[in-house]
Amino acid sequence: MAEAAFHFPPNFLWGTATAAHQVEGNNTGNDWWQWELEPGRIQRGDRSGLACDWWGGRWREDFDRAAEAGQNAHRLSVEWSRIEPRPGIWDEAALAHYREMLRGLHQRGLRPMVTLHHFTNPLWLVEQGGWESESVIGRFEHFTRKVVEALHDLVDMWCTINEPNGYAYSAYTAGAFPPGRRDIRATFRVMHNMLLAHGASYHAIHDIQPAAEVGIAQHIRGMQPATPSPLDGAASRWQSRVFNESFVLPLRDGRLRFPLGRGRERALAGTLDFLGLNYYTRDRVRFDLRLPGQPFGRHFFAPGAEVSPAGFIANEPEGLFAALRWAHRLGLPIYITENGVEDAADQLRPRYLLQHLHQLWHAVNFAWPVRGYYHWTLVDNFEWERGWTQRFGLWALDPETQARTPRPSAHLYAEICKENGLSSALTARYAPELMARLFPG
Ligand code: GCO
Repeated sequence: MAEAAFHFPPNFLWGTATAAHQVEGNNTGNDWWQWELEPGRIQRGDRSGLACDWWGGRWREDFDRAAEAGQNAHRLSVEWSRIEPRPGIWDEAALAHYREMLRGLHQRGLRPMVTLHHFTNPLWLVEQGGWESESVIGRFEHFTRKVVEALHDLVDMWCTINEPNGYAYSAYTAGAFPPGRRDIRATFRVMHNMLLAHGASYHAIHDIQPAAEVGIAQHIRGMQPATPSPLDGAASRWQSRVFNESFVLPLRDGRLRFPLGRGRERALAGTLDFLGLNYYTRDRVRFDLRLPGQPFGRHFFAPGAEVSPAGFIANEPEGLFAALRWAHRLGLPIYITENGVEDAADQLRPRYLLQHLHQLWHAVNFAWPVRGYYHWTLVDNFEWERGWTQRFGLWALDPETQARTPRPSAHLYAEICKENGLSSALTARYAPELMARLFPG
């Protein structure tokens, strides 16, 4: 068969995404460090510890890896508790450390995207009520100003908040993240405060750096009715509206939607320059009257779906396409700010990666404005309440020795980044079982 290829547009961004607490190590001043000390919170009692030791300097070797692997972008986050260890007290050395890392990215040809909030909070903020208290809005705005003043010559893409829906749900409904609450009303209060904090942060960034591109990284959990029954359809649509859409839409038109509020919030309108999508998997939803707390829907993976080793992710690439179909209607540039799978043995990842990028290519060819893709993640890192039990890295990490080993997917992704596309030869080498599907004929 002749060689065929799916090409991406020139200047497409190819990168990986990381978050401060998951890679830096020794983030002793935040709520996660504290949480990890409490028995029963993290699987097997794992701790973040040194993580990938980026604070100790191993970012250098990992950025080398990313650059040698043909990547031209990287998404990372800054740790609030390092930069503002006490309210209004700024640690200039921490900011200098981030400047050095960002310079390190530029020197290697990697364009940075910086996230200001990725799940962790300074302990002093928690004492003030964390994201449940309205005071967080002003606090987050101050933090934004300080960071952007310090880093704006090195960063032109900002993500204010990572997965507001995922954070609020995990911390205030599921109780799996600190503060471990199970209170649906608190969940919506937190999301409401996050909306206003995003708005304040967006305007603060643009005051200092008018040409910056500012967005959020929104988690999209694909949802499909389990059966053609209208009740399953309604449960699935309802949950998707609440979880996937209710945070994003007000940032376009300034109109608050149930359950995050009502009426207009003018300062929110037009506060996205791009939309970041974190997409991992898709659920089937079945109407179930016994679950009023979870608006009447039970979630499960499609029967027969190909599921990751720990059962965390089903390989559902069409769900990425569906998320893009929804997102492109907002008329904003789109980045896939996270996508990946836990798979220590790298059995599923090559296929997962190729199939998701194939869907992304479809979207690009409809001229939907997709500008880049950040794989989660570069090197195995600390996976929150799942500790080190799940491995999302292109490179495997031994947290004891800090040794890194490339998985086959590291080579596969490198070839994709260098070719700016997927070829049949590459597919034949890394996932021959996909040939008939991706390259029929
Ligand atoms: C997420 C996160 C990442 C996770 C990843 C894999 O946004 O949930 O941004 O921190 O590590 O999703 O679990």
